[in-house]
Amino acid sequence: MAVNTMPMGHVSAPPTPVSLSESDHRLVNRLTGWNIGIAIGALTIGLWLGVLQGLEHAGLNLYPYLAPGLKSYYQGLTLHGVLNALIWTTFFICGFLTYATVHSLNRPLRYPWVNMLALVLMAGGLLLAAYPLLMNMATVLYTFYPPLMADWTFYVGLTLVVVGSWTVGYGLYFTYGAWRKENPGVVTPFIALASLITMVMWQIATLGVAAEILAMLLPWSLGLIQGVDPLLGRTLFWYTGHPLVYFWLLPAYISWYGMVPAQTNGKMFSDHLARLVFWLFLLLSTPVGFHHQFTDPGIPQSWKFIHMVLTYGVGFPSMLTAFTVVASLELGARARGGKGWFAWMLKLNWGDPSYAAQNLAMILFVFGGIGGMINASYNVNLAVHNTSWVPGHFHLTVGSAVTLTFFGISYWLVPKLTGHRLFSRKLALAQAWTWFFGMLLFANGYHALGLYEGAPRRTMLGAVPYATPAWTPYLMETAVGVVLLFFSATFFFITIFGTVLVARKLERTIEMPVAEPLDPTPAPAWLDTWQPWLAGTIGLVILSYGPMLFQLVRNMELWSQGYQVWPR
Ligand code: HAS
Ligand code: CU
Repeated sequence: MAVNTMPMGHVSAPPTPVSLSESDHRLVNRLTGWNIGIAIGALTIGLWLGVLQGLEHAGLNLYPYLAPGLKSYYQGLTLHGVLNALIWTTFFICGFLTYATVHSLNRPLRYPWVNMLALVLMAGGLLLAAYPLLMNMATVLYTFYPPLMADWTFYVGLTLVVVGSWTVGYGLYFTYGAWRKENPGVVTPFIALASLITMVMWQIATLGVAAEILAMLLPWSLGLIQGVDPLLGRTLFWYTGHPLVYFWLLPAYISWYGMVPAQTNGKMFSDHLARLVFWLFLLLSTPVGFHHQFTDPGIPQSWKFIHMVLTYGVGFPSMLTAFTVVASLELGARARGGKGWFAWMLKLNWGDPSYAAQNLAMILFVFGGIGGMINASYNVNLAVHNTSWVPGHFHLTVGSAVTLTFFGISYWLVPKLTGHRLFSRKLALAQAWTWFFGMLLFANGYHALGLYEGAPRRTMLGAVPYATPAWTPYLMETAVGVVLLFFSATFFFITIFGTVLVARKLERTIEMPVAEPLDPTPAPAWLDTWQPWLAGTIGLVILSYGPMLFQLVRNMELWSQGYQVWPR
């Protein structure tokens, strides 16, 4: 397997003392397989519910036929958000990052029991949270804003999932520590470094939601305290909620930078710049959460303004990504005979579903990213906030850039894990393209409906009295998108289940794709050092959140009782 390990300076790499044995491979494959299996299981349910929502908006309400299983549109919406945005992503990411780190370091897990414990915690948490979700006792949407109140089992379940994901990180840190000792002076391979940065960012980011749940929502749902402070709750939530979107995105970036170029004969245009991008994400992902609270009273404008500026800061590493990832792909296309200013794109490896899905995901992210920049503007946000524009935005980002990339990764990883050939390349290609066009139509309709008509988000649009005929063309556009997405989801599940259950054995073994850097000069020490970046990150978080949190906690009033606004 090609491992992107480069000696630093003039120090040559000593032979790696520990490498992966057959049983190490089996263990990591099994852990990854369980994580990805649970992720896809959650997605199977979550996606069907999305189809129901889309149809409801277009005037076809199927929810009454699902009673008493589903009690309301909002129960379905909560399940859709939690299963897709929280469970599918977190489980997939934990599996993928474990696999990627171990293979990138070419070293077994230092303490496999830590990673097994992590899986047990996460799976236990999911089961615990599933109970109130399915029983309509946690119909609080995926952001679970107080004063909407869920059963305590929902909060404990989510906490266990988060603590489990931290434990995945601990397992990887121990492994990295051991590798570091065995390989003094060797620059950390890019894929491992980027995976570790993603995990560290996540652990700093989730402190907000941990504080929100443990100090406020859980005691409140248990009746230990009588009320909550909704503003403090929202602030702690968004402290986590924004970096959460980068926890979803960065694993896709790991693939775009470190793997996808190799799938189209390309090279990493700049290994150093890729590392810088990940350090910048560590630094800038967290101190921006107030861009979700531009309309919240009680947060002074100056703080919103500071977070807006920092949000444009965190947009910058994605800009760098756009240019350098395309340059990496162009190298590949030209190596494959591509010519001209634009015609080279036709020579990319479009026939490989794993590649095609991820390239299509990138294209959709161009639109998702531009929408994000619009959201981030303090004043322009007022035009789109809480309208259907926002779900339009996040279906292009988490629903496309991330999810379609994870589909693409699955198209090499699931065959690798099972030792089976991909069930059908044609079906997988059809899946990628139907997702691409489905999301284009769906998201375009939602953006337009929100911007031009002010249609609200988180709302059962098919039932609102203020709907006007002007909405119809946009809703029809989204409905066509939903139909395409329905087929796409079906193609994905057939491809995956077919690969696991019925496909023939692989003739050649598959290896994790690893893109070689164009310039093999080892990264300088400052791009392989944790201390200054961590110190900067913690300092910036304290500066951008400290004073506001201090004030909110000092003025905290636990006055709001819990609400259950949708029928039980
Ligand atoms: Fe966002 C709301 C701002 C990115 C997800 N966002 C949301 C919500 C979600 C979400 C879930 O400032 C709703 C939360 C809720 O329920 O209330 N977002 C941004 C900004 C970015 C951004 C500035 N968002 C994401 C990503 C997400 C995500 C990534 C998930 C994974 N977002 C906001 C704001 C709100 C918000 C406000 C609050 C709105 C409100 O009012 O409530 C930036 O990170 C975006 C930077 C990205 C780019 C694009 C770079 C393009 C690349 C592709 C290159 C490929 C090419 C194709 C060129 C600048 C890297 C090559 C093709 C070939 C053929 C070769
Ligand atoms: Cu955000």
